Amino acid sequence: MSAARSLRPALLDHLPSEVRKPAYDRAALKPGIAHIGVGAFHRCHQAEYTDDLLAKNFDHWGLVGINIRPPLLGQTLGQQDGLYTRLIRHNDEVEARVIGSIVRVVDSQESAAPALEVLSSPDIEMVTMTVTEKGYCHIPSSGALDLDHPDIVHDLANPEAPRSVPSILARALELRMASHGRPVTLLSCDNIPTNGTILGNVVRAFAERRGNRLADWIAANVAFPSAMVDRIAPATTEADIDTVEKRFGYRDGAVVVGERFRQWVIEDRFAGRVPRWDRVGATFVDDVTPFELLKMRVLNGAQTTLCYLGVLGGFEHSFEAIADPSLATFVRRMLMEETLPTLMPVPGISPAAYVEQSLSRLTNTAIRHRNHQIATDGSQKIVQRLLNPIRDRLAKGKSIALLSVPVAGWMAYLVKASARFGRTWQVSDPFAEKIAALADRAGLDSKALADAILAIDAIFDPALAANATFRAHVIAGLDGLLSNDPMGFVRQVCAGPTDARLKQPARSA
Ligand code: CS2
Repeated sequence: MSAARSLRPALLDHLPSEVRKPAYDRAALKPGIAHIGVGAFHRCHQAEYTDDLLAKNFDHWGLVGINIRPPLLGQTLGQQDGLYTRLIRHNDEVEARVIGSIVRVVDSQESAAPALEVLSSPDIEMVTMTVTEKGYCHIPSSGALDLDHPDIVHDLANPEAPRSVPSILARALELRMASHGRPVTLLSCDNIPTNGTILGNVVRAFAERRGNRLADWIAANVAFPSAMVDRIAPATTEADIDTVEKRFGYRDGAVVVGERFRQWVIEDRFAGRVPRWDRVGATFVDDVTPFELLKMRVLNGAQTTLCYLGVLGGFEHSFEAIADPSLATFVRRMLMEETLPTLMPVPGISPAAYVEQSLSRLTNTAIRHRNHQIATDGSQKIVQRLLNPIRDRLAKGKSIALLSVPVAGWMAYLVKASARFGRTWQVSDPFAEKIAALADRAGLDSKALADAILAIDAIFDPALAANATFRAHVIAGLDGLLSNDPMGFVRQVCAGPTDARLKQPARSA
């Protein structure tokens, strides 16, 4: 395909009429918002909301996209002047739109300097981020900064040449304090509970160690609202890029594909100017907690459950896993019977209807979300998606027979990646090596495996790990899911009564 048919500003006037274009003058945009972590999710979510806002002529705030980890942005988005195609796909339906809200991209993988230049600029008063759960360098089970993390060890010794997100942000704030002093909001858009609080904690942990006024300056000038974000947007594939080329006649190396559904609930606690995303569908609230629990435990909980049980059952994508009647029955029962009772009332949302809507979103055959992609970094996800509801239920003496199955699924998934289990598949998780080593030692002994994995206190808080009911369910789950018939085990659990499958009486810790 000739360069003339590649997505560029000059091509905008020649796009097929069915492709929606930015409805505002891009040349008039000025940088106002920075975003760290310009992956598929950001391009399908915050950048689209901002594009909607710009179409309403709000203040000409453009986005500056920064990547401090791969992939490089210059080669894709940069070459297209920040333009990219966002496809909404629902089964056979495709809706294309070129998003124009990203005005500049900055690669800062080799050194933090380019990122710091943007983040400390007086033009920027809002910094959003999607840096994945592990980007916060916190201990999942406690939320505290992980002082043993290699990047944190490095950054504590070299605060002016930081590598980690918390330290880059602390350094940017220090530069702001020392130069123009303008306030700024740091808005986490990752799926971790109380994401703003965690972000504030890890940034302040650095600021407090600087021994200057930085911590006080942050208290007076920086806001860390929590937010709940939602839209399923899997990693882009070559097939997605080809779809745009075949259907619409141009080449776009930065295509993203998402579902129709989108949601963004943000705590109304800002510093500095605020992009009024609430005018284009986002919701500003006093307390995001009920929304975040609902989303992480229901939608994300279902995805995590289907991904581990799905891989074990031989399914490639989440829509294929949920098309399996046993898995669909299992996940619906788990959410309705065990997860829903742990939620707080959510203004304007019926939890049971939300479950049905979430499950129905997962059946969309055009959203080819690989189970292995969702399974990535499970150690950073299972706390909020599965373990916290399990803890809540145990505290009330309620059954966890269903919620404990995907926890065992996560373990079985990592265990089967070990040498002892034939490296069944490749995994990506900060705890993968550790669990492979434990599996090499414990072999097929589910109790020994469970004991060893539950002892990882960065994931399992000690009280939960010691709970006899939880342990017994995890051991039974490992027995079933590591057997030759993991789907048979899922069916057996669904057939209930679930507690009858425990092999051993519950022992107290
Ligand atoms: C997924 C999420 O990979 C994952 O962890 O569960 O990215 C999920 O698709 C989004 O949170 C949906 O909003």
